[in-house]
Parts: sequence; structure tokens; C-alpha cells
Amino acid sequence: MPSRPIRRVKLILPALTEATSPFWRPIKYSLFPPLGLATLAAYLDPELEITLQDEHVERLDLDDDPDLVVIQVYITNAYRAYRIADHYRARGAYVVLGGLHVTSLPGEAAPHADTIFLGPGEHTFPQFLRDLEAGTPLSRYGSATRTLEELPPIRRDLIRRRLYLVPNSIVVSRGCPHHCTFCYKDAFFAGGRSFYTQRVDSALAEIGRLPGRHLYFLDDHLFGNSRFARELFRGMRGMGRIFQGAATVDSILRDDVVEEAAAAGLRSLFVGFETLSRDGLAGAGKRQNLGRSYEEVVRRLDDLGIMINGSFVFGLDGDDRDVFRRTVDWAVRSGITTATFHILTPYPGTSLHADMAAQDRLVTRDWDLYDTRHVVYRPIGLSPDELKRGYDWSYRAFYRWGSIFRAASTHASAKHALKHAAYSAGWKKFERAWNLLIRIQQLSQMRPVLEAVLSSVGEDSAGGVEGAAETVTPSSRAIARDPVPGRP
Ligand code: B12
Ligand code: SF4
Repeated sequence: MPSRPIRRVKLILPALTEATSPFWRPIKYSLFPPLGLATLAAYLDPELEITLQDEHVERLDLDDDPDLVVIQVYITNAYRAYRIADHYRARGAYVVLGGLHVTSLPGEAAPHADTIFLGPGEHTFPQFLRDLEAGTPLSRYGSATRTLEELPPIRRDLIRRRLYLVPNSIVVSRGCPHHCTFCYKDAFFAGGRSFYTQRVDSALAEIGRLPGRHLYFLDDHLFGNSRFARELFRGMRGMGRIFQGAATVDSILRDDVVEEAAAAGLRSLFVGFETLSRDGLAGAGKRQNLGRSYEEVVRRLDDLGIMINGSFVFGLDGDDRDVFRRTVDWAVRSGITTATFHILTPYPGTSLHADMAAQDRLVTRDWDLYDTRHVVYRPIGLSPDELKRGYDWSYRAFYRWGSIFRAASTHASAKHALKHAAYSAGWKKFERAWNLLIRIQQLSQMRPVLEAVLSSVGEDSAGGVEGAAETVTPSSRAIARDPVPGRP
């Protein structure tokens, strides 16, 4: 029971631990606003006094006295989230916790909250609000009903848009049809459907409400349902949008959805290649990649003028000391535009975690280290130190100037090569410029540049979306080319 009537509500995204580490790249955490919390805020009575704070982009005010505090917990902000929760409970607030980590480890989170939530919040949170009003809130809600029909419009007005480079992040589906052993997905969606989409007309209506041109779809797998994706992209034609998203290897080769996406304005795609090893893919349950030609994937996207952010995982059983060089060589040789490397991380709740625990291979339960940059288990085939050093080397090797130019030179036209080089360098070689823009709160100034720069890719694209980039100078391209390839 709340100790006082609910008048003031505060929603908080606590900073991920790495946000305070030397590896922190401020730009990476100033990309997207807390969409999950803005989604939940839509269920609150608009007459209430509601604030939403994202500690990655602003200092948290902890001296206030909200009546209800809603906190989103990821694995590496868990300790910080618990401290904030304890703080507000001591001040008499009713505190609720939810998100990926709470769903994985409810027993760990429960002592820090009045109520915890497992899984997506679209149905449990409004139920809780009704119960709270009736004075009978439960201590735990588990999501069982899974649909995105009839959602109230996301409270985007609570987001301080100017603090983000990509305020127009959007999700039109939840989950994914696949079952990779290292992925959070099966644990988070346990107890109900694990892949479902919005209705196409609602998704288009939400897109229509977003200002500007650029969108970033945060869906795990934007092409996961071909019919939905095709209709969505057809509906988006003529809206003048440019967008980025993520999809799997098989879905790019499967049918014409990628062409439809390009025609609707898709300009860069996050692709989970993960490993070049057949055994590695099989071991990770990544069946959707097995037997597919990665070269064909690259060619198809390249022909459409879609830039590629390749995702790769190191430390799978079977990886040896040579895996880093092989992977980086392939990525550079294939002309991958940007790469995201990860050290395999057994998140609690995943089948990978269960297997590692059964084999007694987990070496720490310090969640701060579960950020895919640290080795938290005993690898086979290479030592933890070799794995860490190989991972660090891979980033350096992929983003050295020689590699950038070599990868860029794989494209057929000089113009495309130039774009590639600017794109990749813009993301990794202009850290100071990004930091300065964030410090002086001028990041939003780069948005039109980003939109223009992404449009320019269309000039090479078979999709032929209008190019609005003629006014962009080479130097502004260098800074802004794909500032958002770092999809986690
Ligand atoms: C955007 C994003 C980021 C952004 C986050 C910025 C932000 N402001 O949120 C940035 C770039 C910082 C980021 C970084 C990383 N990310 Co990330 N990211 C995402 C992504 C693509 C979208 C998140 C999102 O907005 N989803 C849409 C909203 C609507 O859903 P939601 O946030 O989950 O909220 C819902 C529920 O969780 C729930 N809920 C959440 N909180 C609460 C609280 C209460 C009280 C209630 C009732 C409900 C509730 O209700 C909401 C509505 O349903 C997800 C994948 C995905 N599709 O979700 C990966 C994802 C979260 N990231 C992941 C990873 C691995 C990372 C990185 C480690 C990658 C890296 N190597 O750098 C880092 C660091 C993260 C960390 N240390 O924990 C993994 C997490 C794995 C795990 N078990 O924790 C995910 C799931 C991707 C994946 N498929 O593996 N990420
Ligand atoms: S394809 Fe991606 S989102 Fe889907 S289960 Fe595998 S890792 Fe998770």
C-alpha cells in the first residue's frame, strides 16, 4: 500500500555503470531516449505531475519527493538502480522496478522495491495502476497478455529531445522469432508470445507523429514478420523518411522485403553475423545464419546503398587465437561499413548462462562487468586474457585508417567509397567533436546534418529515395556520417 496519495510520479533510467568508466563514449549514450519509460508513462493519469529523467544525459535530482517512482533496470545499471530505489523508499515513496534484469533475477530486485514487474509492461503496468488506486497493489506482476493493439500514444513530450541525437527511436514489434542461446529474448518473453507486431496502421500513425525525417527502429528484428514488414514499408513510401534498423542474415536473403525497405528509406542495417564459424553458429543456436552466404548478404545490401553495421561475438566455444584476425580481415575485405564486437556474455536467464553455470565456467556475478567488454566466464580454446586482448585489438584494427580506406575501396564507385570512409571515420574518429557538442548541449544541431548525410546514400541506391544531401560539405559528412551505427 502506498503511504500517501499519488500526485507526483518520477520515471528514472539510471546510468549504466560503464557510463562512468574510461571506456565510456558519451555519444553512444546520448543517442536514444528512454523509450520504454515513455511508453509506460502513457498509462499514467496526465493530470499527475510526471517527470522522466535519464541519468546518461542529465544529473539526477535525488532531493525531490515523488510519491511513485518507476525505475528501469538493465544488467549494468542494476546496482545503481537498487541504490536509487532504496533512497526513495527511505523517503516514503512507492517504488516499482522492471525491465530486463528484474525479469532475469526477480529475487535479487524484490528487496529493493514495493512492486516488481517481469516482462513487457504494456499490460501489467496499467493493471498495477488500477490496483494501486484501489489500494491493493501486488508485490509482483508477470506479463502474460502480449499484444500491441490499442496502445496509448507514447508520452514523447516527457523526453528532452534536444539532448539526444536520435530522439525519433521507435519500436513497432517486440521480441524476435529466433532463439539464440546468448540472447535475452527467451527469458524476457517467457510465459507468453515472444514475437509480436503492432498493427501496420498504428505503426504508420506513430511514424506520422514523429517530427523530422530520420527514424531509428530499435526492433530486435525489423524484418521478423515479412508480411508486416512489407506492408509497413509500402505504407512508408512517399513519407519522405530515412531510417535505420536491424535484421537477420536469412531475412535479407529471403525475399523482397529488403528492397521494399530500401524504397521506403532504409539507409543502414545492423546485421548479426556473430561468427564466421559454422560450429560457432550451431553452438549459439543461430540457425538462421547457418548455410547462408555472408558475401551475398553484403552484396545485396551494398547494391541497395544500405550501409552495414556488422555485429560479431568473440569467445564462442571453438574460437581460437586466430579468430580476431580472421573476423576483422573478413569484415574489412567485405566492405562492412562499421562493426560492433562483443565478448560473449552469459546474461542471467539465458540458456547460455544455464549451460555455463552447469559447467562451472562462470567466474563472477559482478553485474557491472556484464557489459560485453569483459570476460566473465572461462572460455575454451583461448585464455581470458587472450580473449580480452583480441577483442580490444579487433576494434583498433577495424577502425585504423588503413582498414577504413581498404574497406571503403571495395565499393564499385569512388563516391560510394568516399561515403563509406566518412561514415566509419565519423563514428570512431571524431570523439572530441561529439563530446564537445554534448557538453554544450548542441547535439541536436547535428540532426539535420545526419538526416542529410543519410539521404545522400540514397543517390547510389536502387531504392532511389530522394537525396537531400547536396548541401552537406565533406567535413560535415566526416563528422556526421552514421553517428548511430553502435546498435547494441
Ligand atoms: C536502445 C538500446 C540501447 C541503448 C539504451 C538507451 C536507452 N535510452 O534506453 C544503448 C545504446 C545505451 C544500449 C547499450 C547497450 N546495450 Co542495448 N539495447 C537497446 C535496444 C535496441 C532497445 C531498447 C528499447 O528501447 N526497447 C523498446 C522499449 C519499448 O522496451 P524496453 O526498454 O525493454 O521497455 C519495456 C520493458 O522492458 C518494460 N520495462 C522496462 N522498465 C520497466 C520498469 C517498470 C516499472 C515496468 C512496469 C516495466 C518496465 O516495459 C517496457 C514496455 O514494454 C535493446 C533491444 C530491444 N529491442 O529492446 C538493446 C538491449 C537492451 N541492449 C543490450 C546490450 C547487450 C547492450 C550493451 C551491453 C551493448 C554493448 N556491448 O555496448 C550496451 C550496454 C547495456 C548494458 N550495459 O546493460 C541487450 C541487453 C541484454 C541484457 N540481458 O541486458 C539488448 C536486449 C539487445 C539484445 N538483443 O541483446 N542499448
Ligand atoms: S536473432 Fe538477435 S534478437 Fe533474435 S534471438 Fe537471436 S540475438 Fe536475439
